[in-house]
Order: sequence, then structure tokens, then C-alpha cells
Amino acid sequence: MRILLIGANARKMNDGRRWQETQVRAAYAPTTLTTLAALVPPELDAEVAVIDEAVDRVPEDFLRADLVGISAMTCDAPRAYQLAQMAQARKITVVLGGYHPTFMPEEAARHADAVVRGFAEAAWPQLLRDFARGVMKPLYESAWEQAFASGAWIPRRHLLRRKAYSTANTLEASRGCANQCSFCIVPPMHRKRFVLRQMERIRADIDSMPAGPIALLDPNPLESSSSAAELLPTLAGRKWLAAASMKSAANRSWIKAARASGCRGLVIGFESLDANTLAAAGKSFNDVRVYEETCRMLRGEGIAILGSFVFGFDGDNKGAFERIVEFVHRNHLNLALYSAYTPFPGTDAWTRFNKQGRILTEDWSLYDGRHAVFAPANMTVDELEQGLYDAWNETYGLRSILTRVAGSMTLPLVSLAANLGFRYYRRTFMPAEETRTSRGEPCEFS
Ligand code: B12
Ligand code: SF4
Repeated sequence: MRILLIGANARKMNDGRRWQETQVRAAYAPTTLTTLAALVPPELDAEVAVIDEAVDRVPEDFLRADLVGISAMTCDAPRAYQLAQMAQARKITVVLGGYHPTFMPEEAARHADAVVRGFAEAAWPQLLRDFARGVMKPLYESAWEQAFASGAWIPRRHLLRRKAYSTANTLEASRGCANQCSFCIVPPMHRKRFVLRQMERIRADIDSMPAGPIALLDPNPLESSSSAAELLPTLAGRKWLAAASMKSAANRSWIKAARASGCRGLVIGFESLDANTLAAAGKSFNDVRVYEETCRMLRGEGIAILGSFVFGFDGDNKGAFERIVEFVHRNHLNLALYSAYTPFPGTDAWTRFNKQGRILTEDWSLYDGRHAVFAPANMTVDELEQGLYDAWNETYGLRSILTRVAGSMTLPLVSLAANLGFRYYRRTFMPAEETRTSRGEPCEFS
């Protein structure tokens, strides 16, 4: 049996509007496809190939596969459907999975022979065994308890081109998050729970990686004291970076322990500088009063900060852009990621905006954090997109980059390189006024 796994990428949407040449390098190697490859039951003796469209082209002969598994987050769904159509036209069995098919299974089913909802750990091997026997069903779902069920797999990383990623040593150590921010897809995907992978499997996974820093891809792996107590010693010995909530990042003893175990950078969801906005989003555990002090403390401990901010909350007006950009500069954040508020299907925000009639488009390719897909409360759609664009421009102007990198002095060379990477990303992909897609335009593949 020949199985081809594809990570669909919106930028390959070949509809005359959005085609972009393959990126030379991507930031992080996802573990989605390599995990799915590792879960293929050995008794099927399958030949498995993997294509991450962020860095690779789908070759003409992809059609030699018997079954193609396509992974799609929301913005990549139209491209996934396009690939599915190409494969089905050649009588290849198509399976869709990932965040978007999990929450829009009926839509996905229109483009696939089977849909896998949620985790693949139990459902995917079962699907493949059924396919081999000619009895594949249209829908599969693993129970939450089966996340990391055996845990015995190690992603087959050799199937990806290592050199195509700035950080190829990516690790999944946990799933889910105990918090419930209303805009976040993690709680619905993970049924509001958090689970750690078995420590001996994480250790084996780390030992299988070549030297170099490790990036944890987990949404919020270290927040509970018990997960930190288990994970920090397991990670010790390698340099690593991970996401952390403001709750953890503001805790000096937590930070000291993380630093001692090898932590050199944290991705922190600041989201907003306004306490009411955070409370309305279910994120009041972010205490805006300690933001500045926390940044200073992290700098002092030698931990780089990638701050994530969202524009377009109902409490945001046009002043939000300038306030956040200024905060990022004043506090010498090593990197900032700005996104337009995006109500992903499956989230509480999606339900609320739908009830309020504020969803402007279901062209999923625009659900990429760079477009306004809903009607904001206190600014216009154009103001949101323009403000976002200006914020990226301001923060990734050369002067700002040099001031922030010099002011932080945490990992200066790595920070400089990462900032230049973000600058490139901003120049290539932010929707400048003339390249914006108008909303309401129907998308062929949704
Ligand atoms: C690495 C990563 C990236 C990387 C690589 C993306 C890629 N090609 O996969 C980069 C940095 C490029 C990236 C970018 C973005 N990302 Co991203 N990313 C992640 C991250 C941190 C890890 C993904 C991963 O490897 N997970 C581990 C694997 C094992 O889990 P998994 O992907 O869920 O797969 C499991 C199941 O879902 C299922 N499954 C998945 N696919 C398939 C397919 C088949 C056939 C089957 C059977 C099963 C199956 O089986 C797997 C094993 O159980 C996730 C958060 C997370 N922890 O998952 C966000 C996440 C996927 N990203 C997200 C977003 C929003 C983005 C951006 C839009 C961000 C932005 N504002 O710019 C961009 C869009 C990029 C683009 N396509 O244009 C959201 C997706 C929300 C949604 N509904 O779409 C997430 C969930 C983060 C979040 N909390 O919001 N991202
Ligand atoms: S935004 Fe972060 S803290 Fe909030 S639910 Fe999502 S992963 Fe958890």
C-alpha cells in the first residue's frame, strides 16, 4: 500500500489569486505528518511519503498513492479540498483530518472518502486497517482518553527535509490546556483537558533528535505545577523554547527553574493590554499590571520573549495598534506576532459571532490571522487590516529591530536572525491595501 501524507498550505491555493512560490525555509517543522506516518500499522507494510506544502511542492506523481491523507488547519482547508479533488479525480482514496475537518466534518466529507475528527492515535490505524480490508467508514474519531494512548510512537522526522526548517527539532510533550479562552481552538479540540505524554517516551523522542535546540509545539505545557515538575527535569540537558501563559511567566521561581532546565525563550500570549478585554475573553489570568515587570524579569534571567498579540477584540479601538506597538518597543520584546482576531469554527467566538450575524466570510483561506473575517465592534474592517499591517511594518522596520535586539541583549544573534525572518514574512505575506481580498467573495472550495 502506498500512503501519501500532505500538509496543505493556503499559499499553494492555485486559484489565480494566491499562488506563492514554495518557501525556502519555514520556522518550525510540524509533527503532524511525521506522527501520522509513525502511526501507520507495521503489518500493512506500507510505503509512506510526506509532503509539507510550506516547503515542498506536490509532485506530479503524487498520484501514484493508493491513499492520500491531508491535514488542514482552517486557512489551509480550501487548498486541502483542491488537493482532494485532484486526487479523487484520479480515483485515489482521500482522508481529511486536522483542526478544520474536526469542526466542519460535514463540509470536509463532501471532499473526502473519510474524515478523521480530533486525534489520530486510535482512529487512523483503525482506518488504515479497514481500508486494507476494503471496509473503510466515512467518519472516524478517537476518544480523548486515546490521546497519547500507547505513546509508543516517535515521529518519523527523517521523512521531512530537515534543512527546510529553522527549527527542525520540534517536540510534542503534551496536549490541550486547562484554560478556556473564548477565542482559542485548543479547548474545543482537546475537550477542555490537558494531558502529558509519558516521560520515558518524551526522553526517547528527545534522544532521537540531532543536537540543537528543541521547540515544544504544545499550547501550554508547563502551567500546572505537576507538569512542570515532571517536564523540566526531562527537558534538562538541551536548550529549549516553549509556549507559556503569563501566569507561569510572571512567577520568578518558575522562571528560574525553567532557565536552569535549559529554557531560552518563551512564546507568551499577552493578547491585549486591556484588563476588561482579557476578562471578556476568559483570560483574566493575564494580569496587565505585571506585564512590564515580567518582561524585565525575563530579560534579567536571559529568556527571550516572543509576544503574541491580537487586534480586533470588541474592546479594541484604533488606539490599540499604537499602544501595543509602543509596548513591544519599550519592553524590548525579542519578537512580536500580531494577528487579527479570528473566530475559528469550533470556538466560543465562532458561535457568538454567528449568532450576532457578524461573520463576514466563509472563505477559509482568509482565516489566517492576517485578514478581518468578522465585523469588529469598534473599528471598521479596513481599519483593522490597515492597523495590523502598520503594526507589522512599524515593529519590523530596521530601526525598531535594532533597538529591540540591542535593548534586550538576550540571544542577540538569534533574535536578529529571527527578526529578519519576521521582516521577510511581513513583506511577503501581509495583505497590503492593494492585495487585500474583498470579503463576501465566495470561495470555490468551501
Ligand atoms: C507548528 C505550527 C505551525 C507551523 C507549521 C504549520 C503546519 N504546516 O502545520 C507554522 C509556524 C508555519 C504555523 C503557522 C500558522 N498557524 Co499554526 N500551529 C502549529 C502548532 C503549534 C503545532 C502543530 C503540530 O505539529 N501539532 C502536533 C500534531 C501531532 O498535532 P495536530 O497537528 O493537531 O495533528 C493531530 C490531529 O489533529 C490529527 N490530524 C491532523 N491532521 C490530520 C490529517 C489526517 C489525514 C489525519 C488522519 C489526522 C490528522 O492527527 C494528529 C495526531 O493526533 C499548532 C498548535 C498545536 N499544538 O497543535 C498551531 C496551530 C495549528 N496553528 C494555528 C494557526 C492559526 C496558524 C496561523 C494562521 C497563525 C497566524 N496567525 O499566522 C499560521 C498559518 C500558516 C499557514 N498555513 O499559512 C492554529 C490553527 C487554528 C485553526 N482552526 O486553524 C493552531 C491550532 C494554534 C492555535 N492555538 O490557534 N503553525
Ligand atoms: S489561549 Fe493559551 S491559555 Fe488560553 S486556552 Fe488557548 S492555549 Fe490555553
